[in-house]
Amino acid sequence: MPTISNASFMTSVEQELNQYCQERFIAPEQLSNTQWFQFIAKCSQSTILQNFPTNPPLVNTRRVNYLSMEFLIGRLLGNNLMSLSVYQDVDNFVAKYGKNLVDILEEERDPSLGNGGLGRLAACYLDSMASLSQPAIGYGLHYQYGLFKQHFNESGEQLETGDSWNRDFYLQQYHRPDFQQKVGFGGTVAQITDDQYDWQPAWTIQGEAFDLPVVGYKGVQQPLRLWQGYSETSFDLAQFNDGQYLQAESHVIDAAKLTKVLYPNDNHQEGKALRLMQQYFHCACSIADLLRQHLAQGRTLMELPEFEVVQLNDTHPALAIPELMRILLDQHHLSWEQAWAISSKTFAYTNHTLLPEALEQWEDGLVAQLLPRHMLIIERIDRELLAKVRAEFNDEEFEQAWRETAILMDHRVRMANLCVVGSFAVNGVAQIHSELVVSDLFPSYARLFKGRFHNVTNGVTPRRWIRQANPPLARLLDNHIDGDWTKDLALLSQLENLVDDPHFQTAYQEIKQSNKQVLADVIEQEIGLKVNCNAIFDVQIKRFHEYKRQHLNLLNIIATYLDLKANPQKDFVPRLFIFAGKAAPGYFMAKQIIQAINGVAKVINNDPDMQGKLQVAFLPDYRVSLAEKIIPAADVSEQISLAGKEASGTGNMKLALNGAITLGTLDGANVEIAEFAGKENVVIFGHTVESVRQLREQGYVPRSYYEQDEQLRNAIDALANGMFSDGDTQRFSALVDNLLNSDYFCVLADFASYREAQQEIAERYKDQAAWSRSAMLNTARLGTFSSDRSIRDYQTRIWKK
Ligand code: Z15
Repeated sequence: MPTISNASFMTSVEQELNQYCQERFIAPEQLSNTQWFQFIAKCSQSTILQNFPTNPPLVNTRRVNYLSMEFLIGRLLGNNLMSLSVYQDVDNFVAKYGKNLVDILEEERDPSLGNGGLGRLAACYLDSMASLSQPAIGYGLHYQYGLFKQHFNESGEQLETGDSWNRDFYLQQYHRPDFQQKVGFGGTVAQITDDQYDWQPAWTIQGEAFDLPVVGYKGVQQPLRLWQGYSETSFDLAQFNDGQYLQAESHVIDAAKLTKVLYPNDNHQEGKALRLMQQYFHCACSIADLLRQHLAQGRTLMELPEFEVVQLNDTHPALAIPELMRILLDQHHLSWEQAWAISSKTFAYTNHTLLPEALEQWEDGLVAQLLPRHMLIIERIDRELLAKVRAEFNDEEFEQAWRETAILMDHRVRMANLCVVGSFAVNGVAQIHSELVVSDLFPSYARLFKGRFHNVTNGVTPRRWIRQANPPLARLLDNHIDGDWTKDLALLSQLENLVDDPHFQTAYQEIKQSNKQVLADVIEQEIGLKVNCNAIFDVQIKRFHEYKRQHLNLLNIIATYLDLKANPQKDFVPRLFIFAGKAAPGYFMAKQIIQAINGVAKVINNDPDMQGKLQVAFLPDYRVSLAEKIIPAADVSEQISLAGKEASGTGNMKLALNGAITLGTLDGANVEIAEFAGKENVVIFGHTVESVRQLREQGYVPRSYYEQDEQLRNAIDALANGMFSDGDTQRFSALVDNLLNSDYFCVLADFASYREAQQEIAERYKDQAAWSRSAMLNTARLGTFSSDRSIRDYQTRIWKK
């Protein structure tokens, strides 16, 4: 627990304010929001550094080294003030000078060091580990440019600009020059003994460590350590392009380019050499740093797995496995068996996707060229695996089993395979996903490595996603729950007894309504649209990807619009559809979908017949701070991915906890949300994993749905005939063709069922009492989706000694 009291914190704030103002020859009343932000950031950071404990003791657990290429941490100051328990005091303090803390906190720029769910999950886990005093360090990269900023042009296309987050990021990052590393690339290897080689890299890059303190809620502070590449000599990156990498060896890398930019793909591998270099750089710096700390405490290498665990966030840090092996073999002269005994008990791997295009595979030639020693190690791991597979499977089974389990196949290095073989535990991120990992992705591994496969369902931090994002709901919970729900979200179950209490109902409803009003103001500010606050706020906020099916949502909107135009007198529950999300800059179909939504929004929002009935708001530049504004105001949470494709989802949890009704397929964590909330408090539709399988077996013909369903046909035709593209009949032709002729994600097959589900939503919303009862039960019953619970699951199932 922090040793500082609120009173002494506020006294020091007052003193420092005098100094801050004197330095600037200015009165506190004249400080701008920016200055207030800088000032408060400075106070809280020095307080945190001086007063928050570090290095919690290892009690029945190992220290967690969370390796992730992405940490989507969001704004830090408000979160830190909350963790220090001084948020309210600071709010009162600035009020004396006519300021509002919420406005001041708006000055902070989001550090967007991640793409989507995977990076945000890493951030929630750091928060939970610091709050639970689980010893941990996050290892990532200090990208100069985070995820691009998104804009829309006149015709609704996505444009991207760079996010130089660090230039006006006022919070301090602590440069740790003494933790600097050197990372080698390319070069040659010479064999010394059976197990030991001498690698002479062709060039090296220096890694510099920058620490961001992660402050747990009434907990400890632990570092998020981000590595940045530093230049010693220059390198012509243009010559390091794909295909040319074989000649690139003789060049020296411009290290400044190495960590320049986060690759903007979510759930998709691009396969660029520079990305592989980033991955190795990340692993090499992190493994060296963790070994330094381990050995500095007087511990032996053999003891490593007793004290340290490395959690691999997807396969992006998979090279940490051969890197640890290399150090143990070549630098510490351990035998292969000794090194493997250590390494294979140190790593645990979290799988986040089944999508083939997201499963990383690297050309073996590229890996051999860039990392010749690691390639030898991977080949040896693969050889030893082959012996195991031969022993376990009979002659008939062997070929199939090897196709599935081999690390090296068809001139590719399959990183997920490397992770499964090199880890002591593998987990999926939701129950259904973990089952599919075993049954569809790795059945032979499951037979080979019994007990290695686990589930840990994802979670979200209630500090950011309830207390910080939704202060009025937090206050209501504070007033009605015994104990601190912020630290123990299972306590939300106490609300079960209140859902029939009219006072509580009214309070809960009023909170939602006032949050909707707040969001309405944001929408007007951002895109100039005045919205009807009595409409259903129907929200789909996430990366754009065909499997997430924003176009299914869109087709329903179009069908609804056409229906309302044809039947203007129809009884209709007003609806505001809210979208936010980015598409990878190279993902053509996702960008088409974005443009189509913008096109439809323009027509509907400008149609006088629709005023206050049907509206579409597409908010640009989705990011953590925008999510914090949308989520508390949502009535409906769209979770409509094709069954079997969304590993878990975490936005679904944030929305449901904040009282939005899930409209979803039986995919990812939706399945568990439905179980916990109760089937009657969600709306489920669409094909299941099993029925999608059958659909494909029969031979899926999307055009037959188009031919048989008039509403669907009219909606698609409207897209095709230029109704939403100023008469341009070509603009959406790729999207239309794709839907009619391939539709891999079965949008047309789920259209009818989705439309019915949407009608059910409208019906249910008419009964406001029943609706908010469902919403309240979602809040009451979903405490299990706290990332604290996830971390406890990791502790008991995976990190245990
Ligand atoms: C990503 O954001 C996710 C998986 C990936 O393999 C990559 Cl590369 C990025 C997401 C999943 O799509 C989502 O379902 C899950 O909730 C999230 O990771 C966290 O596990």
